[in-house]
Parts: sequence; structure tokens; C-alpha cells
Amino acid sequence: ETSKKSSYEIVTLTTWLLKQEQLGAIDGEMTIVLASISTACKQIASLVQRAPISNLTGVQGAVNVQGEDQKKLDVVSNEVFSNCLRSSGRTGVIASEEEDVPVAVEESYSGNYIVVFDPLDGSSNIDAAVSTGSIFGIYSPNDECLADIGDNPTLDAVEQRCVVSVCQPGSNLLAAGYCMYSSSVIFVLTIGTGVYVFTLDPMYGEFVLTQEKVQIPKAGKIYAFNEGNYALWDDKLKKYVDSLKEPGDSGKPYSARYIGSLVGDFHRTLLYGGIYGYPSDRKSKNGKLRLLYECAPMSFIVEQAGGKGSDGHQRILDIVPTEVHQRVPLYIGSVEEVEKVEKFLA
Ligand code: AHM
Ligand code: MG
Repeated sequence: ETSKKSSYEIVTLTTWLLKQEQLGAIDGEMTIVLASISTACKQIASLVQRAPISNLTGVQGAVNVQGEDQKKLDVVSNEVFSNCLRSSGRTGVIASEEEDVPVAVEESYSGNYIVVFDPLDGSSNIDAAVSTGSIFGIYSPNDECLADIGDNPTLDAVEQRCVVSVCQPGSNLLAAGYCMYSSSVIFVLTIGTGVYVFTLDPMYGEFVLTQEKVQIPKAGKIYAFNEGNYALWDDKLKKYVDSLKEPGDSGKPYSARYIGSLVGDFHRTLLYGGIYGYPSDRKSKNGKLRLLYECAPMSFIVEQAGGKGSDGHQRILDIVPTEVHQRVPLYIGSVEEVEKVEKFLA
């Protein structure tokens, strides 16, 4: 098939999305939401690349709702993402790592889809020009969200409705993806029909399809944990990580790789196999990563690639969030590797 293609024949994200719409895999509204997300990602890619030149490195001065220093680029990326989603006219509620509460999109721009996102994950790496990424998930409105709250609802009622509408389990996700800002800008997407990888062609300014129906290896000898936290870990987890360092029959132990950027660490795991983990520890009872806009979208992607996402005991996608910024331990990657850590933790 491929060999018959003209070398000028490329599939861009736009043409791919239109094709999916034709096939009935997504509706026209979803096509527009995804196209607007890809525009946001292109803009963020260029902001990240030019940050040291345009004075966008360093902290903003504010602290977000989770007590983290906001970097200038966190704030700018959040604005870019929110604006692109708003102007798509197809989203009703958006929830971001950088906003205290999910917000309803003004009525004149409003549509149906609910989008959760982390506009710039791994931003502690940003001033050293190390990989970062944007993560997103898309839901349709749930019943509670459509419930009648009267003609003149109070602000509290609107806010409450927004919280309820975004607090859906990952198993309801219609689409999820991430964009990695690295040596290439990579856009990874699933609409529930496998995982597709697009690479930004700087010559065309378009995302071009570079991999389809990605399958994560069933096992892989790379592990990515922040072992600086070792002393704070549970003994069962310590035993598991110790076991990876045993040379075993092959004479070769696992390799450690840790960027400290979920998107980068996850993308490597998706392609090479292995495991990424952010466990709970003595100080952080639920780990660090957020269920709604980090763990759930990544778990949907990994499952679509034949892998597994777990909190150590249960499937991430089955967990129903009770709070927007809820944290959860995460073990994600190759099926055999995630099952192995689950056994140690049982
Ligand atoms: P952030 O959303 O504030 O950027 O934090 C999430 C990041 C992940 O990208 C990364 O995997 C993790 O935090 C690294 O944490 P640590 O520095 O504790 O290893
Ligand atoms: Mg994050």
C-alpha cells in the first residue's frame, strides 16, 4: 500500500480528522474541538521554543490552587489553550490544572463538549529546554450536567454544575491526547480507535501522520520512577524496584530513565515499552499526578495501545473523581510490567 503512495502524498491531522468524521468515528463538533486543540499546541510549541528569547522563562509570581509556583509559560499556555477552546464554539466546560475550578464557556461561544487539560506539564524542566507537553481529555456532558438549574442560577450553582460535569471516570472519555515539545513536536491522539501519532512539520506548519495503530510492547526493561523518594516509599514498592535491579537470567537488569516530564516519560514508554510510575509515599498519600487531566487521558491512550494504567490496585479509568484536582498514584505502561508491580503491591 504505502509503497504505491506518491512521495508527495501526506496525511495531515486536518485531513485525518475529516476522514474520521466521514467514517462516522467522530462528529463535526468533535472535529472542530480537536482542530482547535492542535492549533493551541502549535502555538505553545512556538512559545516554548522561543521562551528564552522572548523573556518567557522563570516564574510568574503566583502560586496555583495546588500550591505550585506557576511559571510564566504555565500561565501563557493556559491562556492559549482556553482561548482556542473558547473560540472553537464547541466546548461547554473547560477544566485546567492552572484554574482553581472548571469554568463554563460564555453562552455565545458555548457548545457541548467538556475538555480537561494540563496546558504545560513538566514545566519545571522548561528553563533548561528539556521536554514538556500538553495533555487533554474530552468528555460529553453527563446527566447531572444537563440537569435543570433554573433560568437564573447562582454563580455557585453554575460552578457546582461545572464540577459535577467534569468529574467523570476516564472510561467515559471520547478522545484523549498529548502534544510533546521535544526534539520533534509530537501530537498523539486517540478517539477510541487506536493511537495515532502526528509530527509537526516545521516546513508546512502542519501535523503530519507518522505512526498509526501504535501498539505498546507487552513488556520492556525500562523503568521510570523518581527514586529520590525511595526512603518515603512503602516496603512493597521498595522490594519491587529493588527486584528490577537484579541482573536475573539475562544478566542484564532494567535500565532507569527519568525525565521528570510525564509526557516525555510516557511517550518513550509507549514506543519502547516498560513502566512509568508515580507512587504514593509517606508525604504524598495519593502521589503527585492528577487523575482528571493527567492520569485518565494517559490511561485511555495506553489502553488503546494495548497497555495498562493502574493505581497499583485498580484500573485508573474506573476511578470516579470526586474532586477536580484529585491526585492518584500511577503505574502505566506495558501490560506485563504494570501487572508485575501490582503483584508486589498486593
Ligand atoms: P506539573 O504538572 O506541575 O508539571 O507536575 C507533573 C510532573 C510530571 O510531568 C512529572 O512526571 C512529575 O511531575 C515529576 O515529578 P517529580 O519532580 O516529583 O519527579
Ligand atoms: Mg501537570
